[in-house]
Amino acid sequence: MRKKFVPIYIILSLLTIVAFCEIKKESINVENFLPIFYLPIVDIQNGNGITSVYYDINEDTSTYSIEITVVFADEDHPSKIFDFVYDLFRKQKYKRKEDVETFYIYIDKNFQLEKIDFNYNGTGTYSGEQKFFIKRPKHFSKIISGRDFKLEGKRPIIYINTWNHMFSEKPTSKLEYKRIDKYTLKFGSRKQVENTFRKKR
Ligand SMILES: [Ca+2]
Repeated sequence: MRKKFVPIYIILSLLTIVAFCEIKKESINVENFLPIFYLPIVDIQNGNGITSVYYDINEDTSTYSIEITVVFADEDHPSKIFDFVYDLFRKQKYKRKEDVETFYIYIDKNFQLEKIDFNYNGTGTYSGEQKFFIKRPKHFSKIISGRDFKLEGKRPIIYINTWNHMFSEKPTSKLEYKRIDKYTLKFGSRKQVENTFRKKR
């Protein structure tokens, strides 16, 4: 190879790499990775079902991640008195009675589920071994490997295990769960979801 062609080859190679990366990013279909949720039927009967799911795409990281924000109609503390006070507190603090929980789905370079990070802004959204009616549930933060999820296609199955809607890759109680694989999907970040509630009321 003649010396004067070398820079052209380098430039062409770089352009090819850039083009390839662009194609990869654009060809990831968010819908392929949307979680299938399992929520205890008792929670749905009490009026705390999923009303919508928001997604946002994070392109700042070297891997690709999808921010998933799940909106529940309400959340009910097992004690009615606590629940009443807690609903008032949330309406005052967050301007909503809805419960909003967020986690991140990471997709690797081979278009496979790499991991899910159950944490939003320093607050965990992982249930651990806690059971549904636990009186003082903890917000655990945990990153679960993609290999630990049951998958349907590429969609991970996520159990909602506690009344305050903490997530896990496995169920923690013997309650009957309802499968939720279709839901109202909207584009938006957790921040945008919070702002929507603040404007509404
Ligand atoms: Ca409530």
